[in-house]
Amino acid sequence: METNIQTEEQVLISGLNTEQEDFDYSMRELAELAQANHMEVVGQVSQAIDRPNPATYFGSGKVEELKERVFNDHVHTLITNDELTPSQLRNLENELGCRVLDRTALILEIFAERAKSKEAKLQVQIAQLQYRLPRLQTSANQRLDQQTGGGSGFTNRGSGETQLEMDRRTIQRSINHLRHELSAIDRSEEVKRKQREKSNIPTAALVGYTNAGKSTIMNGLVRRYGAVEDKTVFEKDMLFATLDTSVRQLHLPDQKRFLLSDTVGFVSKLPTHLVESFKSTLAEAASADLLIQVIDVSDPHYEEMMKTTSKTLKQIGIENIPMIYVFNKADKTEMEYPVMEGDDRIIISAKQSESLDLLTSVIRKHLFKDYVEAKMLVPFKDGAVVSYFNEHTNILNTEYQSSGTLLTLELSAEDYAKYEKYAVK
Ligand SMILES: Nc1nc2c(ncn2[C@@H]2O[C@H](COP(=O)(O)OP(=O)(O)OP(=O)(O)O)[C@@H](O)[C@H]2O)c(=O)[nH]1
Ligand SMILES: [Mg+2]
Repeated sequence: METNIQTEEQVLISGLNTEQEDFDYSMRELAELAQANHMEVVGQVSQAIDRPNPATYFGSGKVEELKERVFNDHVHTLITNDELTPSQLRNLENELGCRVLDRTALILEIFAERAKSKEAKLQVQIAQLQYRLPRLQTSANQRLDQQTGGGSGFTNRGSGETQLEMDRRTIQRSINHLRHELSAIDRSEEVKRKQREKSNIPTAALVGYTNAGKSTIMNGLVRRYGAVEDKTVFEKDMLFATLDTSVRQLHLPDQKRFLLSDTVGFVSKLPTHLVESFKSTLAEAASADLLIQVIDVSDPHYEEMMKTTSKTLKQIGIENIPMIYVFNKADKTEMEYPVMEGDDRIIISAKQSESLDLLTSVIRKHLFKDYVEAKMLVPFKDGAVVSYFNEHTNILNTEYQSSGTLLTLELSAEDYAKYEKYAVK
């Protein structure tokens, strides 16, 4: 008796082991991606092979084996660990008689579901259409086959081709249209970013693998140092919780201010089209003074994740920005925390207050390294200067003398140069 109502799509995950070092890890991640897309993984199949079969991705023997698995395990969808060529996709679907989804299409489905803001939605739609464009042939051919099967005679071939051309044109037009819409949003984001840059406030950007704890860290710091009206961002134990960039201004107790941004996380083999589309979302990180790479150190594969992160950053053209490494979730390991290693690596738990203290002090050291301590004697008639110092610098001591206010303070090199005439050397 069938009591188990199946609500989830049953999928088989599959991949080619071409001796790449990260094969096991990428397969495990593929299963997590499927789960993130509400699918039930019923099994895993892999084949050790030098290079993919150009026609069917797997070798022919493996295709036979897969066919049996698909039938016996009631598999709805086969997921492959690599992006397939349009013909591999078509051939495999025909051979196996089930839906075939490659890693790229799977990631695109997850992004499409998670996208909330107008910008993220447009970015995902563009990437999806670009993925579909070269694969259109598949559905057009199927339609052609169906038409032929239906036996409606001599115009079939011509009409099929015309349909394909029409589909292509329609998709290309949609892509252009969406790009146009997106560029309008990007322009207004760009204006905001330029304004922030002009304000001269240093910026730090959280980057790293998906689910590492970037948003949790952002929220921890916003609760401490953000303005009362600042909203926290969405944090959750799932892949790709964040798809947008949020920026918050943080105000440290010693009057130092900086901007912190939280953005989309990475995963291995992130589809090229998607990375392209998300470039504007990642622009915030590209213009940062400091990158804070967050790493889930409790994950046995954290080193591979770090490699993926630096590869992806390079792909977007983000290089040569100073970076600190935050090994997070130490509470899930035997490691001691919070601990500082060298001057750019810390081990912390985003859920612990002392850890956030340590992180703040490291950020402060990097962002405000050109700060100097000075004594300034400001005549009473220049009261506005004292007000400026009160608001923008860290005043360590105030003395009132007959000739004016003597301040011992910590200020940026830039402010020092501007107000040097008051300096007491
Ligand atoms: N135990 C533990 N859990 C943590 C820690 N930091 C974050 N988490 C949890 O890890 C999960 C993911 O955290 P997020 O902050 O959403 O991760 P993210 O890096 O923003 O992920 P994406 O937005 O998907 O890129 C959440 O369930 C957090 O509560 C930590 O230090 N210790
Ligand atoms: Mg996040």
